[in-house]
Amino acid sequence: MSKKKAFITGVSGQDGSYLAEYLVENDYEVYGMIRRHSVAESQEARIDHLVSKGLINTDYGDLLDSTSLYKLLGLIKPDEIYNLGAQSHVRISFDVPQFTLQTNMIGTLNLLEAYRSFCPKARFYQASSSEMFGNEIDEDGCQRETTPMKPTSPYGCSKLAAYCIVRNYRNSYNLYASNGILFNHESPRRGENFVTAKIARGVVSIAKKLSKKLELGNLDAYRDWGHSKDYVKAMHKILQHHEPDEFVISSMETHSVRDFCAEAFGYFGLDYKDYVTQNPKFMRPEELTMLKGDSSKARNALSWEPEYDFKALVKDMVSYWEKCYDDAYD
Ligand code: NAP
Ligand code: G4F
Repeated sequence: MSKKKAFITGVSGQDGSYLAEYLVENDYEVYGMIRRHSVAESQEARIDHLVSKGLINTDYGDLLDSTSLYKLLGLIKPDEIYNLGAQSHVRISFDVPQFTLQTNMIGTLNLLEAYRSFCPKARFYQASSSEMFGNEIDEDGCQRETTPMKPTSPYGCSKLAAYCIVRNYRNSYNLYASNGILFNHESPRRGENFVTAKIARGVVSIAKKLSKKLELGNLDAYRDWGHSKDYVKAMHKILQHHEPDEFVISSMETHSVRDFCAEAFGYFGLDYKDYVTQNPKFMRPEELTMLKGDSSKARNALSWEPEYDFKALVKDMVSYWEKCYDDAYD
């Protein structure tokens, strides 16, 4: 039997790289779309180990360039499409709102159009986000598939528009298109300007006496943090479900940025209060203060369970940065 083909936008990102690995392990033929960068050397850093061994194929394209999407989907005719490409930084979305909406919303629309024109029998996964809920919370303190969505950032608005158009295309054109509403997920491959990676790297630098302080923004925001490796497995399970649907994926726990600091500094026996300062530069014009996802629906219908808990996630990230610093200063 021929291998299943998967097409991934955002393959060079945190989730794209773990998803590509997971699909290769599961005997998929994987095609990833990459963008042109001026510094080509670091562009494929997260997927070098796959590309150099010929385990995945990469092609240039862009969610904002419909011609590239038509060409790639027309040639590849994938069985599964994972739309992970996005301007994914919430604070930066306030600086580049137009680019964020174009990439995340119009980009998704462009991909849906290519999908329904060239491979309408494929299954489509949309990387939707808990940021879409904004500060709406159900009475029990959780967000779930039925919680109202009132985003508090240009990023959240862009993801909500994309979520809606995916549902609209599913209903209008009888497509298998699903939304995974994923809560925050992190890993050693997390971009260094997201709070968890910034803390993990910062604490190692302080423990190694290379810096004295770590500047952060709001320490009292709560997030539901899981591990990217667990969450890409959920993406795959969502596309194996018997019908297209919406699924929340979360750890079902919530911790503050302060808790993350305490755990990460605790790895070296340090007290974060001696090192962490706040800088308004890292605050947001409007903040989402509390996320806690109820992923019961996915856990029951997809038999999905995460392997990493909060402590294991922090340990994985801090120990990764410890090794990087040890290797660099050996
Ligand atoms: P990430 O590390 O920032 O990766 C984003 C990817 O999108 C990168 O490969 C980036 O390519 C690509 N991209 C950006 N603009 C593009 C464009 N115009 N055309 C094509 N590709 C483009 O994000 P992530 O953490 O892996 O997240 C993956 C997806 O899940 C994103 O859609 C994100 O919004 C969503 N999400 C993430 C989380 C989370 O906590 N991580 C939670 C919910 C939803 P370059 O490397 O070339 O910039
Ligand atoms: O790590 P963050 O930048 O992630 P945020 O805004 O929650 O967004 C991430 O999760 C979303 C899912 O809910 C994804 F859709 C999105 O793509 C992205 O992956 O910030 C987390 C919290 C915020 O409350 C922020 O205000 O940390 C707070 N924070 C405090 N100091 C900081 C900092 N965030 C960053 N990036 N940098 C700081 O210095």
